[in-house]
Amino acid sequence: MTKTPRLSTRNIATVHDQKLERGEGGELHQIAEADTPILTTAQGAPVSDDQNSLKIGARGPTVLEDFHFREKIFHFDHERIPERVVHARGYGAHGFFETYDSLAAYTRADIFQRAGERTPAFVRFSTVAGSKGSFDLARDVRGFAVKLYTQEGNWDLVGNNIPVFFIQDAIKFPDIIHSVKPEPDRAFPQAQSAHDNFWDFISLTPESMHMIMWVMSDRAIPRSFRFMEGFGVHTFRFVNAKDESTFVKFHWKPKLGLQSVAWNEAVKINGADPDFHRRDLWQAIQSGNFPEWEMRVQLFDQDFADSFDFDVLDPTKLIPEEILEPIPVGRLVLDRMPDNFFAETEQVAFMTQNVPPGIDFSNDPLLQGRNFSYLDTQLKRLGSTNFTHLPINAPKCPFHHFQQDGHMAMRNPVGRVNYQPNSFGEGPRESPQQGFRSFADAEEGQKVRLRAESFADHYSQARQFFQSQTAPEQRHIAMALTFELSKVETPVIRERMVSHLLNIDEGLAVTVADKLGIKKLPAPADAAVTPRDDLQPSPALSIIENGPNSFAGRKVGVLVSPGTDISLLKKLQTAIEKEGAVMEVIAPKVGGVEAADGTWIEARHMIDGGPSVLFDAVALLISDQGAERLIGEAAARDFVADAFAHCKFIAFTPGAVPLLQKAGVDHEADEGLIPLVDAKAAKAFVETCRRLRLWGRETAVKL
Ligand code: HDE
Repeated sequence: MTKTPRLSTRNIATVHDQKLERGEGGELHQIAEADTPILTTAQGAPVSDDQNSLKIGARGPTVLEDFHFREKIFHFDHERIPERVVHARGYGAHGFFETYDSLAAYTRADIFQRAGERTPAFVRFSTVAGSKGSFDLARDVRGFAVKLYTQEGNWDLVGNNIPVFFIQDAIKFPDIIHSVKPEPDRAFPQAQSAHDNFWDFISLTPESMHMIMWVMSDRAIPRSFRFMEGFGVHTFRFVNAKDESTFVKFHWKPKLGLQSVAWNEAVKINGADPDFHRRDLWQAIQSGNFPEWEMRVQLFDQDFADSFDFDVLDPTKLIPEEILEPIPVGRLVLDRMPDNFFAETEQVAFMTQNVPPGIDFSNDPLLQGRNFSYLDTQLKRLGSTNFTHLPINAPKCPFHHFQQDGHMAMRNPVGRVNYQPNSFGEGPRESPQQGFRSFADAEEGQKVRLRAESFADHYSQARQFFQSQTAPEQRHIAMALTFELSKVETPVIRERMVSHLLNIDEGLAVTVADKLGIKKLPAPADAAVTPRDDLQPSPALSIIENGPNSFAGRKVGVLVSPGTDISLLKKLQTAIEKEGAVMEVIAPKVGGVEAADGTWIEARHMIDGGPSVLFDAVALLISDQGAERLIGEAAARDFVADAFAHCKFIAFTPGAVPLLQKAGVDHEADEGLIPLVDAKAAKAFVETCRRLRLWGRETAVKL
């Protein structure tokens, strides 16, 4: 008989039974024992020890027989799936779409038939160039992908926050993306377009000039997903029950208005909180402030398309809203975060080809190419043709088909018949009446590799975009181009870009050339079509012209010191919350400070962890003795100097004046510095904050 050796059972690997429980106020308490389920393997076998692998003796080798160890490590080794080749970094949320009125005259799409009907939705926002772990505030296009689980199948509107694109033909997509991604020999820069390869490609691709104006504008550094527009980009079709087609372009308008950050601010946010946009969406939804967008559609017929200045199939062009007004047709509300990021946000599979009956494609060559790419990419990424079995991708309407088997099939057909037609009367059959019918557009032509002549004007809308911007926005575009091209090491690429800018706006070209130290302006780039000067500016293209009319949804950071006047803090809080905004307190130490009356002020951040770049506006509620201490802290001085440099509104108590001075800010510099003395002043400060930024400061104090 073998004798089991006596080994120590004392657990030296972990502290036993440390479990936490939430108290009534939400605080965590440690509890000794709990009704905990027994840990098992994936096969269901109970596990006795999850701290130590099976060994020959306490100090001996690990044995192959340890199936629990091997299963655990095997599964861990396979946790990652390939990240998306583009749009790898993203964040999603659930919600619903509510139809305003029936659009039956234009489309038979079930989602647009009944006023007030709600359709479940899942939205994923993303950056394009960076990898999954990159930072949120890269200068980049943002993806705005919406999956609508309609009663006649999933409709994926896979859009961006910019209404045009870099290229006109999908065959160029690998090139533009290769050029913007880290350069293949050195594997940098990450999530940045400021490098030679990108600008080399762009400067050789005039069709990208309109998009470049957008990407160099503040649209590419949004303050929050909640303050961005979304666009379907391509021209699609609505098709009604009589098989009549209307062209349609889709827009999402944020209820809270547009807002972006300053570039210097974006750079600092990326260090202070690389998850800035994620956290913002998470906090808004978790606190019940559900972000909302209105869907608006530009509808037009063939006559409009024929008479419009540009080809409606060209994805580098838009139809100005002033020429064709977008009509509100519904609203999108995001009200629930996923339970599991991987299962939902990472595994969601958007596909442009997912359209229900009543929505159809146009011949836009970019859209046609996308319709191939998205299905293909899901197989690579999700590893099986059965990715539609994942709950996030499955339709929420009844569905029946004969597709079967394959890797990881979760829904397996029962019964004998798996084909049609069949004699057994089993299974689904197609329906010529209810099924998807492609719009029967007449097509004929030679088989050629050609770009339509009507796609040839690459500069006119770029110019129109630039001229539609306010002065600060134009300045930001010039600064962005200068910054990006300053990182380009090959002079000829910089000069080539200036030659394109000369076709867009001479003042812009001259400013950029000057900053880049280009002494002699190059000749304007050859243009296939002379850039037009007669397009009217479109105010809809400006962010500043489309800001909010309230400060709702924004955040004020309040820097306090020991001895702060708590009653003034409360008045400020009331004014901020009444506006629908949020206040967060920042203190010199973790935990908070003691107020003048001896009560305790809880702080959300310690000064080093709560820089002013995380807030839309700031208040300095500092006592006379508090300033003395804060003056000596670099983080406190930066808090103030940055808020000023980023053109934010700053409220301050008299005690804060020495800190302002030490940070190099004259407390009477401009109307953006607001003395805070009482409730009335607090209210006035919040009302001023509705303007979001005092951009005039940039030139007035020559920032
Ligand atoms: Fe995409 N794009 N794309 N794209 N795209 C992908 O699909 C592609 C384009 C957009 O949150 C990929 O599932 C081609 C325009 C978004 O999961 C891939 C072309 C617009 C997302 C792909 C384009 C977009 C993607 C990578 C040129 C705005 C993220 C992973 C013809 C209208 C969706 C994936 C999400 C993702 C291909 C151009 C938006 C490889 C070939 C134009 C928002 O299929």
